[in-house]
Amino acid sequence: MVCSYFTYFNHDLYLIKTNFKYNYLNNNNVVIIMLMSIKLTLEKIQFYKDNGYVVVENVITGELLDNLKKGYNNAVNGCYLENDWEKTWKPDSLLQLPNPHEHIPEFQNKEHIDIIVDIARQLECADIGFWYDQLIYKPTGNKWETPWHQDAGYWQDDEVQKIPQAVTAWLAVEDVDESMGCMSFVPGSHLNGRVNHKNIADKSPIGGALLAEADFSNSVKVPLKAGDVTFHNQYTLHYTSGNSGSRNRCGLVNHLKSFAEA
Ligand SMILES: O=C(O)CCC(=O)C(=O)O
Repeated sequence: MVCSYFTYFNHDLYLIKTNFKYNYLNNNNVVIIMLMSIKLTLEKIQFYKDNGYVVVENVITGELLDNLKKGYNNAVNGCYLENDWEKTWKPDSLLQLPNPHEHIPEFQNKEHIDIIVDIARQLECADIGFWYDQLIYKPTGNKWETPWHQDAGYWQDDEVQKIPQAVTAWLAVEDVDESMGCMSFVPGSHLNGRVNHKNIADKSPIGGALLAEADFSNSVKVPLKAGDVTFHNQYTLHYTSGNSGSRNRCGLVNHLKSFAEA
């Protein structure tokens, strides 16, 4: 975690960096704004480039994480059913709720998204920005797997296929272990571009489910602590199992993409 100090003295602002307003102290004439961002090590960035995914620990912490947990729990318990969520939500079942930052009051300041975007820019490029988010919840006992796929496999649209860089950030709102449906990845699979996907929507409740035609034999499972995030590239093969653990699996998925011209 890196802190930067910004001094505002006699109406002159001496150091400027936009982004994360973390703390604000007013001491007589001097106002100090303390900002925080996460600076990745070169090893982390290289790991992402080589493997197509990386774990970043403690991305969301403290009060911000507590707030996200609160909003998430309210959402899965059916508190925010206005607009389209009413059609999708069912108690105690697999939930795939679109655009949680628009529905959940605790998510609306998008502070967690700013932090995640800042990390993704270090991994991919400076013009990465937020695209859309999804709440994916697998309660204990839920048997449905999310089949092996590349995120780019879901992007059939010609325009979307031209996106030069996209990153998906999977935030563990609660701890997730191997039995609960943590993310699995095939290391290095992003290096070979897009693979063919077949439609298996008739075999799965996952919206429009696709299965990649590829080799998944050397995959790795990635358990996380609450607040940790995995980042993966649009061509990285990944999968989650159902939840045979004793706790609910609470994932928040943020899709980010480059806004540069293709
Ligand atoms: O949360 C899940 O179970 C699947 C997530 C996923 O496929 C993704 O983040 O791209």
